[in-house]
Amino acid sequence: MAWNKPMPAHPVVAVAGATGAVGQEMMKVLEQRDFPASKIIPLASARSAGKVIKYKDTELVVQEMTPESFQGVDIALFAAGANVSKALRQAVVDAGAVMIDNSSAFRMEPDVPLVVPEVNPQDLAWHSGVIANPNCSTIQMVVPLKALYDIAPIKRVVVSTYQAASGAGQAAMDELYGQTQQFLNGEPFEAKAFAHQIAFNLIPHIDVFMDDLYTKEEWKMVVETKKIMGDDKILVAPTCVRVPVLRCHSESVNVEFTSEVTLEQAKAAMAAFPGITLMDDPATKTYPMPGLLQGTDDVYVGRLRKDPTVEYGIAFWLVADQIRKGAALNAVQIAEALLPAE
Ligand code: NAP
Ligand code: 3JN
Repeated sequence: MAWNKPMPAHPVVAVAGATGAVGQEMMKVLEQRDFPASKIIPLASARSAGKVIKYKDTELVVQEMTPESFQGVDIALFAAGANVSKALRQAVVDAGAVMIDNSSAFRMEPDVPLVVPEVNPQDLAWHSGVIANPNCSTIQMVVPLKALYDIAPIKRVVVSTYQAASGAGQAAMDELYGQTQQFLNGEPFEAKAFAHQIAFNLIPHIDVFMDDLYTKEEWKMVVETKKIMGDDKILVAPTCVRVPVLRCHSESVNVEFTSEVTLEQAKAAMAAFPGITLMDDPATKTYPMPGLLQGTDDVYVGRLRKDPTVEYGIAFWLVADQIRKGAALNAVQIAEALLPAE
């Protein structure tokens, strides 16, 4: 049943997983966008209870997250992993709060909208207390896909991702940093956060392998793209790769359309689309790069060119800060869209 509880203009917001890579960024994004919360409650595991997080000119104390934490909360932003989201869903909804969840726990449930505000804001109208944030690699890709889809329907997408270590959380980011130093010092090291050494290496394996030999990260890109775009016919052929970059995921994308899309049309559509910055000038060696875009909000697109191997094809390269647009920022944009109109 659709949600009918009105959202106050100044909601109480809980951040579940406030000490993690995504949660810390959510706190920053709420502050930077001056989200009109009447109160912010940072929650994490018992390990972090009592830690202090600076927010504007105050210091907020992290509380241990329990089912009771959501009493009086209007919006619960979740970034504590799928198991935690599943365990607390009922408590959040029973408390009358809307859950905006960053995990994969509910993304493919038919009564849970999977939303990227620039792409399918209309799907927020039918939520019933839970709204899912897509996987970060999917979010970054569907923003330019939607800009192109508005010109002509998309038949097939071939995508290769170059995913930063921070996609696997704070501990993984620390491992890339520490392992790089150990490698350079000739010291022994152990791979813990990843299946293999990440320093000076590439790992073509993100999340678990599935029966069809694709990884679950790749499967997420296939099924989530169809749901967000509202088109089951779009074919997506992904390869997801972990790279030794601290932050910002990059993707190489080839799109095949059902009818002609000129390079000029594609460029103009991308340039005009909300949330996209075109960074594309081969003459001046201008294109997006992950090392230089940390902390930004847009999806940066460059290397736009025709794909001459199919009848109607365009190829491009994109980069976005996946902890912001791929997770924290997208969730806060959803929360903003739930606020009553002024
Ligand atoms: P992370 O750095 O490992 O942070 C995990 C957070 O969850 C921490 O605040 C942790 O608290 C909290 N937590 C873990 N177990 C808990 C429990 N039993 N009860 C309460 N809190 C608990 O992970 P992350 O990268 O921020 O990712 C969090 C989730 O966001 C992921 O599972 C994924 O679903 C999603 N996501 C991540 C990204 C990304 O780029 N990193 C992108 C898209 C989506 P403590 O500090 O107390 O342990
Ligand atoms: O590895 C990355 O670059 C993105 C990781 C996302 C992620 C990590 C742990 C659990 C997810 C996700 O958002 O799909 C999940 C999950 O909730 O399944």
